[in-house]
Amino acid sequence: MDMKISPSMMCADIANLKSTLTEFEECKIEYLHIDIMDGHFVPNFTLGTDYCKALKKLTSIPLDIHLMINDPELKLEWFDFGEGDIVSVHAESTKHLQKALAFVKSKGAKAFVAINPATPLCLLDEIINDIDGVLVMAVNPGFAGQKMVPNALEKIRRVRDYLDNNGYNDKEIEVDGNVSYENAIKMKQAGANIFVAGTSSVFNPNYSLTDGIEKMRNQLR
Ligand code: S6P
Ligand code: MG
Repeated sequence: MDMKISPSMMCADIANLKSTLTEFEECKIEYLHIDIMDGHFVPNFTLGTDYCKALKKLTSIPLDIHLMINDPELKLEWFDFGEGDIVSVHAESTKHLQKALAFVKSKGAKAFVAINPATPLCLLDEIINDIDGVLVMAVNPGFAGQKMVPNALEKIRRVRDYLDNNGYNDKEIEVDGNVSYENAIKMKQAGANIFVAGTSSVFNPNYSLTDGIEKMRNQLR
């Protein structure tokens, strides 16, 4: 499976958005990770629907929308996404997970289920045909700059085993939270193939974005 990088745009300098996007295009970045938070499912507020719409006008890089909002099925149609994009819905955020995932797929986007560190994997049995991948949270969602929780690598391994042992080798695993250059190698070995790059790697102010991405690509080779 190809290794893909999805820079977390909540960590980007909003005042320099255009030049950031140009740099990512030159680096052939696979996705832009957009964290949407509602102050309820997680305590924080971050990016929103208008930001996604603006990105669609500014770049052709596919969006990787990570919804950290309650009852996402009530708000999904406010978002502008389609073929080539990923939309992740948290299993813990809705009583109608299948409905939300099916809506994402009906728009042609890839539907991922996102799971918090404490969420049991048995739920995958019930929605396996509704998803294209699993977003494994390596931190409890809400904020950038956190440390990986102890069970994160084991969780990725268990998801990969579950998918491979049941004939779903083509379903992807994205990992989000503290994807440092060092952790990325371990996350790859555990079975992830999409890596959300935030303050732990690409958005380190001491290096250029291009250098950070090159370094991450080298780690993932
Ligand atoms: C956190 C959010 C993430 C962060 C990313 C930041 O709730 O979903 O996407 O933006 O984890 O990266 P880092 O390297 O600061 O953890
Ligand atoms: Mg995220």
